[in-house]
Amino acid sequence: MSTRRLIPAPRPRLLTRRTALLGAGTTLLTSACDSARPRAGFLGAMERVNARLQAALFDENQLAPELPPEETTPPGAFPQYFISDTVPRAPPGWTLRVGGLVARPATLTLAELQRLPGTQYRLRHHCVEGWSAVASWHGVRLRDLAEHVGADPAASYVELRSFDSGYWSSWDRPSAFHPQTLLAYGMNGQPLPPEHGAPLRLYSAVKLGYKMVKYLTEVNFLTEPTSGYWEERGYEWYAGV
Ligand SMILES: Nc1nc2c(c(=O)[nH]1)N[C@H]1C(S)=C(S)[C@@H](COP(=O)(O)O)O[C@H]1N2
Ligand SMILES: [Mo]
Repeated sequence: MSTRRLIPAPRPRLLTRRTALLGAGTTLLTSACDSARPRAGFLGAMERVNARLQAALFDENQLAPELPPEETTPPGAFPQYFISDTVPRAPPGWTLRVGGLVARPATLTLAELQRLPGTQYRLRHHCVEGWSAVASWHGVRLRDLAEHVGADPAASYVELRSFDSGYWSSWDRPSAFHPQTLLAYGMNGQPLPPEHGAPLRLYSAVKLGYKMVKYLTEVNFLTEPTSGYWEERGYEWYAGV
């Protein structure tokens, strides 16, 4: 099975309808991105303005259109991107750790996650490199997991970490709690395949592909924003679709 890697070539103009509307404020350079303090400096300030504008335009009740089965991207035509050289495989005894500002920190097995209220939908997602693909996904809404662990209302950010070479990202709360943002354990009616993030990955209608962390190990509810793997390499943090 061939694997492909996302080549870090930030193309901010390609990003989204909203950033196209917003024009300036999205230009970031990898070299200007200090991974220790990614939000610092002029570019950090510009991106903060951009994130705030995008957040202001975000409508948490607006749903992406669900697509009919015939729109499903055939398995062979579905690009696969992960930063590792080979398909990451879950360590034996895999669990999801859920922590941060929550009343009931939890370590959940896949079976326990599957016992939480589930949902499923068929949507198109967009990679920053310009391709998009359609699949149906089933899993637990991130907002339902938040409720399960008693996430504090003061936790305005959600950080997601994986066992794939330290890949990670972080989200604003309204996007994370959108009804079409879920922790998916199934794809096209089957268990989630290893290429697409087994045993558990984030999937959403409201962010670009690189925000949807696959191979999850950890979800943390936080009061401050953090960064992410591609975000530290110059990609936009908000990355709304
Ligand atoms: N752990 C992990 N998650 C990841 C990535 C990755 O390299 N590692 N790539 C991201 C990117 S760039 C995209 S476009 C999507 C691709 O998801 P797919 O393989 O299901 O199409 O996963 C995202 N999540
Ligand atoms: Mo991507």
